[in-house]
Amino acid sequence: MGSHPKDVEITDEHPKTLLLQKHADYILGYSKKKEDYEYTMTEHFRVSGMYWGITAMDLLSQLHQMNRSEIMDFVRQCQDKASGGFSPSAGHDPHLLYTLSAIQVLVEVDGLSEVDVEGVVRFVAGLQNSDGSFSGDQWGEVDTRFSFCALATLTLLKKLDAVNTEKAVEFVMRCQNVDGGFGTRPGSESHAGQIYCCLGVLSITGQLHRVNGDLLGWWLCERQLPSGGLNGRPEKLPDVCYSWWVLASLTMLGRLHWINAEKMRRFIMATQDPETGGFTDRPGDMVDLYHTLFGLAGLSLLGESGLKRVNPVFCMPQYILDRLAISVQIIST
Ligand code: GRG
Repeated sequence: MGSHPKDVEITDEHPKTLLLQKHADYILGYSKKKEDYEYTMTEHFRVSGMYWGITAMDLLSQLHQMNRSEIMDFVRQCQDKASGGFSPSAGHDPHLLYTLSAIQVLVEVDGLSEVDVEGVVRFVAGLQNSDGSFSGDQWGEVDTRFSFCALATLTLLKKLDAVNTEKAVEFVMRCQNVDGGFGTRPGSESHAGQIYCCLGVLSITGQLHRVNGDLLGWWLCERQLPSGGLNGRPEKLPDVCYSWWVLASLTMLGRLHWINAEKMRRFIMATQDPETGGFTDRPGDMVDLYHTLFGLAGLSLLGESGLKRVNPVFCMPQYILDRLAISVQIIST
């Protein structure tokens, strides 16, 4: 235990049970302290922060404590009138990353009718390239994250037919490596975050049969370190966010039971801060909304009691996708 050079030590001092109320208080406090240094420093990804916080609150069954009209005022201001895409905050540039976060928030608070949905569809469709890949914005960077953001956004809007999904899948398949994993672009190193995005594209389009579940499942399980935590690729430190990227991927592949769930749960619990509430990347670090959502969402996949069930593709409460009659492909083993 703990002797691995790139691992951390979990001790009896670390929390062992889920501090539900502490996390709700942390998220609520965060959304109220608008003058804080931390809040000011997150302007360049604010709408994603809003998605992390709102989703976490819903998983905790505390969404009713959030102020819907404040949320709607903020998100409406993020839509760029010319392109139809969403920026992280008013005055920033629109991008697929923030467009997905904004649509997730709008779906979660039932506010889609208050924005220009046709504009969003136009923005997303306009970013598909001739090889099926997606650029994140007008500047053209290509990444499999953006393929996922595009297809997930359009699925939530029930407009998947606005893009060429066959070509989108072809591009994602070109990003697969011999180890079974996927990277950002053809030939790029496999990384758990990109694997989640590529499996998400394949799940949305019903093409999961195109991956070798045993090979990729094995690579994903190899991410678990003696502490129980997961890293995103070989020789890296564990981080609680991979309890989302890896566990969601294994869930899509029907192989979640391949992980040591007890040790995983222990690691995630140890990343809670019992003073402030919230989760950190690894025990002892500073909490933030990103790690708080992915810690909770990972626990939800493991069936933790007291948390709503999360959808492994959209990272949103399952009941919302049920309400919209959106289903995703999961391999059954
Ligand atoms: C709706 C849940 C959801 C996601 C939207 C943006 C996105 C789609 C997915 C991001 C997937 C991804 C690439 C996650 C990895 C994030 C991360 C911790 C990157 C850090 O990479 P390094 O190299 O860290 O700094 P490591 O852990 O490899 O040392």
